[in-house]
Amino acid sequence: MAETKKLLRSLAGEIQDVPPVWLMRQAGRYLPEYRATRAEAGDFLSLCYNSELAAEVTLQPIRRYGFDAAILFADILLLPQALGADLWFETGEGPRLSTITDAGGLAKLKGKDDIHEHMAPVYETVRILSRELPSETTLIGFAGAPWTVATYMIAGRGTPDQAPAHKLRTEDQATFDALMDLLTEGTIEYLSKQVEAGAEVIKIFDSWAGSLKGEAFTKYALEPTKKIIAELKSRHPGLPCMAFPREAGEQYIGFAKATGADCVAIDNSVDADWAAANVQVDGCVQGNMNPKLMVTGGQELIDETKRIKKAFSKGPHIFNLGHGITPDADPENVHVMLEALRG
Ligand code: 1CP
Repeated sequence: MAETKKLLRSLAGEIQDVPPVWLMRQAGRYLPEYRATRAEAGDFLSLCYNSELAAEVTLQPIRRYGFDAAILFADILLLPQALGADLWFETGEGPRLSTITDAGGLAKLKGKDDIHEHMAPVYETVRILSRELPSETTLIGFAGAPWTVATYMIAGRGTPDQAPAHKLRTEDQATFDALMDLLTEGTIEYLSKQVEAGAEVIKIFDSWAGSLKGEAFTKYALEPTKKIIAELKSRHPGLPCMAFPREAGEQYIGFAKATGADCVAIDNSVDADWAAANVQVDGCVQGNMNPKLMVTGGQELIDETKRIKKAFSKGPHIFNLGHGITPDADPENVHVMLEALRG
């Protein structure tokens, strides 16, 4: 049967007059209904592990905007927690984790196959969503890429330059490489279960890929993504996979071919015309409007939406932002963007 879901058609290489659209962090604090459900859950992590409520917040932006894709509501830091790390969120600041700084800390973590009991509520969220989503909406499962997840596990928090992770990989490469291997293997098991539960596409978020250069980029961003995609595709033939090596710059070129990804998501530090000429030549790309425009709106939002649509119009494209929509975004601006895109 010919594929009817718009997002899957772009992932299969089809060029569409109106590209499919969804937004990173489309379920989130800019939406009053999200804030209400989060309050009902108690806190962010309780929301992630409450399958009914996590499915509810995933569905909220679909009801409000009719996006072409829904992304599972969860977080990339649930995997470290499933592996035995402590995880909590400091209000107004962000995530905090117990740190892995040496072989002793690493040895205390669980194995790749020990995560599923902890992750059972996440798989249940996926099952609920695959029943409840409209038939035209694609369900995206996701995980963090090993490097990005490792940066949080090593530093115990988000860091502007990922210095603690770079320090460990240069000073104790054996421990660092063993952590990367555990995360790569654990991510394969985690994503594979999401697919078994009903995720139709998977996305790998490497938010801090841009701080890896040259050989380190190949070894710690490209290679793990390639390994995860190859194993998932061998277990689930035909599974479309998206990769987001954020701020990879020139290293976006050839990334899809080298990793086997069906689509590369592009951040907004890259010019759309450059990405069309250099990255989209290999297949579908996703992106890449500046999330700030969802705050400021106006004619600039309309013009930018049309400019990006046009820049990517000669190849397969999924319209999205270059990073997540921010809590100060105006929900009305999403309608403005959709009107400019869909007409
Ligand atoms: O207060 C709240 O309600 C929490 C805010 C929030 C949300 C809505 C966090 C905390 N995580 C999420 C959900 C989330 N995170 C999703 C699913 C929802 C959707 O996209 O609609 C996804 C895909 C993520 C992925 C994620 N979490 C990434 C990769 C993408 C990116 O933004 O770069 C990263 C780096 C995280 C870690 C994280 N979780 C939350 C925060 C604030 C952060 C960033 C921490 C930092 O400052 O480094």
